[in-house]
Amino acid sequence: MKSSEVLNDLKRRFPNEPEYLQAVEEVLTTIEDAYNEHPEFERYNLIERLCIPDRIFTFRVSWIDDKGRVQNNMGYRVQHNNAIGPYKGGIRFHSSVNLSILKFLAFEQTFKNSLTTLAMGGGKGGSDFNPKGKSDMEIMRFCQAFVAELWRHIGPHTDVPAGDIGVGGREVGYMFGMYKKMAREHTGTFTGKGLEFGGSLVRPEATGYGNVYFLLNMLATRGIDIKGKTVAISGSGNVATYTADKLLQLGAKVVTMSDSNGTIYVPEGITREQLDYIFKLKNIYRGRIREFAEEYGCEYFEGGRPWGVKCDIAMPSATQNELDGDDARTLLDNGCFAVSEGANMPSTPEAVHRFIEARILYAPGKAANAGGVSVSGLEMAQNSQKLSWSAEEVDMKLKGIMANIHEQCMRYGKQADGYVNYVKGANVAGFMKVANAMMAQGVL
Ligand code: NDP
Ligand code: 2IT
Repeated sequence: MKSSEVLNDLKRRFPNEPEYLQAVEEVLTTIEDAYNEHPEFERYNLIERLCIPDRIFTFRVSWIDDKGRVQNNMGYRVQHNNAIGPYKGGIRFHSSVNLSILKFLAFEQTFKNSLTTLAMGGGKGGSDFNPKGKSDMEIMRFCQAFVAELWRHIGPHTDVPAGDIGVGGREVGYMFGMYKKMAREHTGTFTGKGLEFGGSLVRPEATGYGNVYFLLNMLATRGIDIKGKTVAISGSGNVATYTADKLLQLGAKVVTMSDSNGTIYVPEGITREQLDYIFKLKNIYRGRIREFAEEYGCEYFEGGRPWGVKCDIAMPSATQNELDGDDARTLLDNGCFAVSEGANMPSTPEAVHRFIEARILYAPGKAANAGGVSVSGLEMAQNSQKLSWSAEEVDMKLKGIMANIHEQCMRYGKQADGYVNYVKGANVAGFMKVANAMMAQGVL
């Protein structure tokens, strides 16, 4: 089948999965030329096999809350593609989680992991469990109940989960503990573990730091220095806070952060002390970003997103489709010249189109946020060796991997007029490696 026929067929078969179809459409429309150069791909119906996950596990997760009531949530694991390595990808706990969202994330993860050059296939999992306002004991009971079912489908050479929205070090610790008990083995089956039991230095920082390293590579192509540049960040979780951390180290000015309730605006730039406050607010007190505005008396846009403020660079780091076509127009009108995505698919197709049409530096999540899963891959390597590497070594490898991903995007995304289409570059580079591995392994 032609790639356009595959897309139409998927639209017919999965009409209620808009995020999945959005992610597939973006990839299929950008890899068409590469695909057409390889008639053998069509003979082996490769595109369709690459778009449809290898398998999906769906299960009920029953757990008991602090009031003694029985709660039921849905649990999922999408094992998308393992052509180049074991299934690998995070677990998301958020009330919005459904199959469309997890299928889009697992699909994206497959190309992202291919770009890292490490031996990892693509997967994603999660639950519609809402961690907000839950006690530590409730979180623990939920994680244990989730893994009581999931454990039989994962393993160090099969499928290696990690964190994502709503899942950080605490949740990975509880899930790993339950996995270890059920499987009766202490292996690197989860990444993002605590340092005392096999975690890697720099894994917590890796996605945010990696995104800034990718941005530096993009800026270098135009001879632009990050120092003194104004950056708008969305989110205030793992990715957003470590993005801000690295930007502050490099002398950039971070003017916004947000959560699902609103955005703080600090035109003079968030200070180190203020960032430490946000880190504590989110990880220890589990509060809202509004409390930052109350503490420091800055502007707060209730229900608002960061994209209306004047900035040079935007780094969306919260969730999918959080930046639409109108936001893109506002950013461009305000002089924004670079967008580097910490979140997965944060820009809508219309926004992506506007950025590329305006010829700004625009890095899609699957390239720019690949630092997190890259250091997960390094954590797997350390676990296999039963060794742990220094922070300097991991950080150096992370920088090398991000530079290499940037190279691959340039190689496959450079247009005749010299403009680098990073979307096309990332999709073609990611696709070719998975496609060649699938062809070599036969129809499975
Ligand atoms: P966290 O749970 O640590 O933080 C998520 C942040 O995004 C919070 O500030 C949250 O606000 C906000 N947010 C979540 N959902 C929404 C929503 N529907 N609308 C507005 N704001 C929202 O997650 P991460 O920082 O780990 O993940 C952020 C993004 O980065 C996700 O897209 C994830 O897939 C991606 N990513 C994460 C990686 C990782 O290593 N963790 C690696 C690569 C990509 P609130 O607290 O109000 O919910
Ligand atoms: O989207 C992502 O790349 C992640 N949430 C990290 C996955 C991982 O396995 O570290």
